[in-house]
Amino acid sequence: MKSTHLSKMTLLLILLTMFSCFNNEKKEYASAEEIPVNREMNAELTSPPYVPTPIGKRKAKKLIVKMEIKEQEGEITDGVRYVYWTFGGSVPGSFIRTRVGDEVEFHLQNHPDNKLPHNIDLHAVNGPGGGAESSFVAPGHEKIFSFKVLNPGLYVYHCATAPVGMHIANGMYGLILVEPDGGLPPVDKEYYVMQGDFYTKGANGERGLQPFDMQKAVDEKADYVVFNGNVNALTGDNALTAKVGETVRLFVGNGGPGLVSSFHVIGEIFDKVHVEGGDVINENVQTTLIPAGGAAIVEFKVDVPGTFILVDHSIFRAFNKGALGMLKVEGEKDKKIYSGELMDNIYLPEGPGIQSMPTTNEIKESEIPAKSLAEQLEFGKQIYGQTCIACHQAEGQGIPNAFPPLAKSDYLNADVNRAIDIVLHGKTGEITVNGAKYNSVMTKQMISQEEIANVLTYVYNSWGNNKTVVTPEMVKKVKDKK
Ligand code: HEC
Ligand SMILES: [Cu+2]
Repeated sequence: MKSTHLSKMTLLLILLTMFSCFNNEKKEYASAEEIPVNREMNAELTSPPYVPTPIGKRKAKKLIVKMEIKEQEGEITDGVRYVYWTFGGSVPGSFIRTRVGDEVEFHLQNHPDNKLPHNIDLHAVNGPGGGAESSFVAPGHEKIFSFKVLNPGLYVYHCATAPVGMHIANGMYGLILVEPDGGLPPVDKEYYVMQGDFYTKGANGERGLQPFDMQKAVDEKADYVVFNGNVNALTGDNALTAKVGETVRLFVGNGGPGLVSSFHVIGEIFDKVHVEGGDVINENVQTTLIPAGGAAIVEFKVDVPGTFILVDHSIFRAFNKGALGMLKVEGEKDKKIYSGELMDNIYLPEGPGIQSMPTTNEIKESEIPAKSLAEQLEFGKQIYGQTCIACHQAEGQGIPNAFPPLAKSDYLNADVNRAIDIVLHGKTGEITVNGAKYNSVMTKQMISQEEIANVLTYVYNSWGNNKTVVTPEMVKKVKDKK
């Protein structure tokens, strides 16, 4: 008796489910405009590098987006301050995740402490100015407008208040994702990365609060090109993470205002690229072009552990202006996919085979030894300009996370014999210089003992170091010890 009652209930449930399926899920709409919305919800907004929960099977809804504009001071790199203008308190601005058929009710709020009016142009909008005309808002005010989400894809949004370039240059851009009906295929990790170029009164690395430089921006001579608003946003402890075997999806945008990005991940191949953020999927891509005001979705499975470097492959931007991020992958090694180093030999194309590392004995001593400190400094400066400068930079300032500084280096000044040893034999392994950790490789420098004495004397007598004078005899002593 009880069981028949239950099975009737089950039957009813099944029928109800089928009915609702026919009514909603199975229904194909002639166009996105016809997709009805039922119920409203507040949009989940996230700051980079995170993205909101995937849409999955969620039906189209009225989606309330509340975005607050804040003008706030931040750090573009160590010691360099900048006043960013932000959507939601981050650069790039909060990530918005919608689906085709949603009706977005957009609330643009300009914080009362702000100094300027702003607005928003969303590339996902079909309408004049992408919303800019309806959203121009003064400090202490809120503007509301709504739009139907019609086209799937990954879209840039940005401020479009005059001077437009300046508002964008100060960080006023972000991404809005429109998922197709049924959502994007699930992956293991999703992240939000957006490139931008910055123009400061001072040169790259000049400390203090740096104002925006309009002329450099007009000339497109960027001092910084960065991912997620500052040089350190995706490096060291801020690196993105994944595990071996996982599929990673990056939503990559380019706010500009001036530069196009050649987006590349060193040591990975994109299995899939949603070209320009649209429907076309390209496969097996090394570098994808992301226009200013454009985006792309890239996906790849990580096969082996290690640190994979995100760069703009216009490579000086990566190593000299900040367009460098990291993805740290943990897990088991797979020697079939990547062996690691098998042998370290010097290859000289003119020889019949692989030759071994030349020893320092083969390095010619220079013909004219320096006769005075002034000469040592002069010769040393030349050597520095020919070899060390490539990594330690013109003023000995180094490059954060890659090459330690020689200027005011506590490590250098603490021990002259150790410094000589490093130039003689090279250096690997973790060291701490002025409180920052480096774990990289300095190759052995192919210069004579005389030249080592000169270059180190030059370094010790420059950039606030302790003025040690290094003689060829001191170098010889360190060398003979080994
Ligand atoms: C190819 C890049 C490269 C070149 C060229 C190079 N270095 Fe280095 N140097 C490094 C790296 C990387 C380290 C840190 C090594 C580590 O992490 O163990 C380093 C460390 C040092 C250190 C110790 C750390 C510090 O900051 O005080 C000294 C001193 C030094 N280098 C001097 C020199 C001098 C002098 C020259 C030129 C003759 C030179 N280097 C050329 C990459 C380089
Ligand atoms: Cu603005």
